[in-house]
Amino acid sequence: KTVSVIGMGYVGLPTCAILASRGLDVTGVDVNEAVVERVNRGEIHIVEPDLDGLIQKVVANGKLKASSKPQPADAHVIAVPTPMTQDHRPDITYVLAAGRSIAPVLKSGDLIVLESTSPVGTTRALTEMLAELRPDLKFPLAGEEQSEMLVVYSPERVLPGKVLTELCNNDRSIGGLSRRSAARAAALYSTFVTGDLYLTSAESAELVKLTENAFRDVNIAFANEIAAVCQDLSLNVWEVIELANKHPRVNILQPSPGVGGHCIAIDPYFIIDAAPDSTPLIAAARRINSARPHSVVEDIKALLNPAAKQTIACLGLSFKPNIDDMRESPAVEVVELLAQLPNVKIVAAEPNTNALPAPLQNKGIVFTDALSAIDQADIVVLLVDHRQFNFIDPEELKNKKLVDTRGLWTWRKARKPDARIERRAP
Ligand code: SAJ
Repeated sequence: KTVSVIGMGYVGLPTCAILASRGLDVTGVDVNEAVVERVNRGEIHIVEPDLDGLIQKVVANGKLKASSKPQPADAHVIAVPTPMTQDHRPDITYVLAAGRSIAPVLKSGDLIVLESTSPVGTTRALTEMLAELRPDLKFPLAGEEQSEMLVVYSPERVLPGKVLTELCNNDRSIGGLSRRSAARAAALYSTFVTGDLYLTSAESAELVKLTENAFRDVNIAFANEIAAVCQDLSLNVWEVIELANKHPRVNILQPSPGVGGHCIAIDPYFIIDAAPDSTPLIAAARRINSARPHSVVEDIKALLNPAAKQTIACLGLSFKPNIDDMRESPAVEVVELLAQLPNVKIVAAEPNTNALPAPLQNKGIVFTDALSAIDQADIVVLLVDHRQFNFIDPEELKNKKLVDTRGLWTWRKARKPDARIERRAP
């Protein structure tokens, strides 16, 4: 069996590696020549634990080859980005371009799988385009079970940093344009997925993916709203949420300076775009989370002394802890906003990278390590709770004004040891 994976990004490349490690003959396809060359040398271009070793192995044993041109295969898995336009609308041009690129190599009986996060209707639109480009092949556009071509939507749901384990262990939705399509894709995923496989329609599977990330966004917005309430009432939001979560049916996420990354802050807009009149809650959550960096800046401004130049230390720049990914990072946004204030000097620390990310360059921001940033600062702002910041000695923070957006100093390190009375039998 041969599989071709179109797009060797943070989902496509690990998928290539896993499929090849299960003995399938895999071609990884990417429009970026540099990526193709690197993979063919057994190297990787993304940061993901254990991926480098696996790629090296499957390239060495000939099971994975990279190419800039799609090759004939029994299954074609599309894993390209679906970005968002300036006005918050989904942009599926990469998906359609991937479709156009595989059209000439398709043959009767092939399976086509779309994995990219996509607005509802994309799989069908892709298939309609393929049917036009290849009138000699029959696609299951009306769910025809006898169609020679098989088409499904099956979203990835892996967490960056845990991709290889989650790719195998997570349950998976497989939405077919026909039942036979879904069953065939299930056979492909069975080669490496140990989680359960749920067969459904392509449209349902598309909305399932968007719903998962919108759920998380709404839940985080709820936590952020409770944080604002606690600020009004001078209460500790971290304590309130932790204690509320002791209820067996309550599971509130954590407040934050905002929601970053290229999934949760984007996917909800794809639902809003499809049903604007039916999504007041999802839209409000987006507004609440997008406003968070601004409210952090207001908290910092309230601590500034207008009479003197002040130094602000900003700890952490990535979009979440213990990664180097700065895409859509609320921490970066906070620092960008701070850099516009008069009479402040900003020193920033990010232990997972060795230079300021592009949007922060040439703004007079000093990049340094956390301890020297704290040392120089009047105000210390914790933006990301990287594990390295756990070890900061409270002595270092004495005489500093603190803005703790992650509850590290104001709750986890400040929790009273006698506030819990253990009653369960050991
Ligand atoms: N965040 C909070 N509070 C929390 C949890 C997260 O503010 O309690 C923030 C983080 O700081 C970060 C953002 O949300 O800025 C997103 O982080 P994340 O770890 O929740 O998610 P991602 O974007 O790394 O990955 C998500 C995952 N989706 C879900 O958990 C529902 C992942 O499984 C998906 O595969 C991925 O999106 C994707 O590709 O769609």
